[in-house]
Amino acid sequence: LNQQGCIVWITGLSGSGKSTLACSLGRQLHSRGKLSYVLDGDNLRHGLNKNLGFAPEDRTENIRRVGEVAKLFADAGLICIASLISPYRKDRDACRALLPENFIEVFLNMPLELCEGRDPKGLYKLARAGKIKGFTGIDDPYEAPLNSEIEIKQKEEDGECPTPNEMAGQVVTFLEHKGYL
Ligand code: GGZ
Repeated sequence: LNQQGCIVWITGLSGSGKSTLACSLGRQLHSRGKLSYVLDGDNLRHGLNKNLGFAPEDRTENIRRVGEVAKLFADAGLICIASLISPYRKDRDACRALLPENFIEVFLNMPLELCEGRDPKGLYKLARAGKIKGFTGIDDPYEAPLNSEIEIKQKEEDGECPTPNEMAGQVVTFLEHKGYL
């Protein structure tokens, strides 16, 4: 019985496609008979983390809580997929330290120009206009991972973004090689 759980921690800018990747990955795992659960930063901010904003100390607490919950899911044998901007390296590293053997950091490395061009909720526009302060990538830092297990980028050949299914496939291949599937 293969029941080793893990945390798949997806980090990247707003609009980089974290939630879409998380959802697609969940579906691919389900079709392989693997139980997973998605913890999405934006969603959890409506419940568990509704008392938190975007000041640095609030983001730190947001990420800490999600890390602790993700560890519980992983302890229960699930593949827990966490998708949060998680912009500060020290916060991600603290989550890694909770489950160092079974923590898979996925850097969704999409350029700011691409994310800003998508701007699905119009937040970048508001941030540029100064109507949102401390927006990641505009006037708050994003500290890119230095040692992520997986990095997802635009394709070398044509600069196209991989599709959500291709991105999820990259993660699934990694999980297979590591014996989680
Ligand atoms: C970054 C913000 C901000 C600020 C609101 N900075 O793309 P979205 O809209 O749907 O998801 C983003 C979400 C970020 O929540 P996280 O919990 O992932 O962030 S963190 O890990 O930094 O705690 C974005 C929206 O909230 N949003 N204000 N100032 N993103």
